[in-house]
Amino acid sequence: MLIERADVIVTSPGRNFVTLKITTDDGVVGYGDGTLNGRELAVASYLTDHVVPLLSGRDAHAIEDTWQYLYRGAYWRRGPVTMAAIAAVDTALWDIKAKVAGLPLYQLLGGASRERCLVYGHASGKDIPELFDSVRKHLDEGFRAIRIQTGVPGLDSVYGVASSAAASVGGGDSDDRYDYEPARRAALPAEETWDTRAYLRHVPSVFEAVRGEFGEDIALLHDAHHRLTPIQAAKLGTSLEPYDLFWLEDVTPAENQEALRWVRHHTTTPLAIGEVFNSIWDYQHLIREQLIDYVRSPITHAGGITSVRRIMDYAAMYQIKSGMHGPTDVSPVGLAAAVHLGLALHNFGIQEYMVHSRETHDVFGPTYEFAHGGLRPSEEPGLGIHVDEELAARYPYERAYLPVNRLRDGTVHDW
Ligand code: EZ4
Ligand code: CO
Repeated sequence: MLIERADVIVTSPGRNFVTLKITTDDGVVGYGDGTLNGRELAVASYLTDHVVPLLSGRDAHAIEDTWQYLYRGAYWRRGPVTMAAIAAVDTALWDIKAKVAGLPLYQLLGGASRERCLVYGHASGKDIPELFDSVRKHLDEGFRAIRIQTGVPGLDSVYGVASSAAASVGGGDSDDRYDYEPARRAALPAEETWDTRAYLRHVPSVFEAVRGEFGEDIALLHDAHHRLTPIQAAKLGTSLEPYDLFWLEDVTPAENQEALRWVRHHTTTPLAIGEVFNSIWDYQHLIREQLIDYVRSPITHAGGITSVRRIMDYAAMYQIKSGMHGPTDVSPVGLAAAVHLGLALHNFGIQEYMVHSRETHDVFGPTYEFAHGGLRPSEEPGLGIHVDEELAARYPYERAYLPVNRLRDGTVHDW
């Protein structure tokens, strides 16, 4: 079975997505996600101009060989653009292999290790009452694990806080969903103002309030979004220990793996990191020295199912679990791949689940199901994705940027 053609689909049903469609000579079609938020067209070009011409005529079953061919063969290894492009190819080939086998993909990855993948949703509010409403809505929808983000007194807009807390968690119309979309469609990125001391003073009081209102059972998570120094992160982790977090995410900018050693030596709050990593090498020391508890890499940004599986097998030796990134900028194709792999992995931990808009659902036709606080893939062969290409073509690409963050004196800070 040979690859006959590959086509890049760029569509923007509310937000931008880059999808690769691979077709074999006997007409089997597979899909892969290569969406890189705010830099989408770089991946589309990498695929169209440099990868698609290499694919036709290759053995569609030779997934590992194709992965190595694209990784080593490019000479220029790693990087978010390259690894998102490789992810799109890899995921599409797994989709094809599973369709040919007549099995849902998770069966090829070892079969189900559990009933469903526990997920966490995003609750937020500019203040405590708004946050409580949001937590309640998530609990009503069946979420058992919830990420908590709030506004900080004195700061106008803070990462992770929805602009409209009045609306429902998901499934409704996109304009009134309880959601936040950090990549804004505009000529220039939005600029936010940041104050680390104000943040560090405020966050523990938020978790104290949430535990007081909602009790000890619910799993609570928090994302510091790369903004702290190691010693600030250690302080935050220590101050949150009484509230028993499931994890504290991305406390420091991730390039320096040694930063996590300092954090780790000060706090027993579990640490998750890696949504911006794209290679197993980014985890080399973090995993071997057991400096983290959860691996955040999604399939879409770290070279596909083949390489995320490799990271997770390495992590398993050190009792480290998966916590794959699942924002709305990972498409339903990427989320479907994550749920198949997550169902099979022994060291699955949790899956992030930020519900996609109705328009996005209609374009991609995912068949995974949310129930009892978790996601489960459907039993149909492959990934269980049905892209409506005519509908996709009705949503042309629109330039969008993630925000830029500045300290009060104007210095650019990590966003
Ligand atoms: O800011 O996906 O944990 N989730 C996150 C996300 C990221 C966006 C960036 O594209 O940190 O909200
Ligand atoms: Co994050």
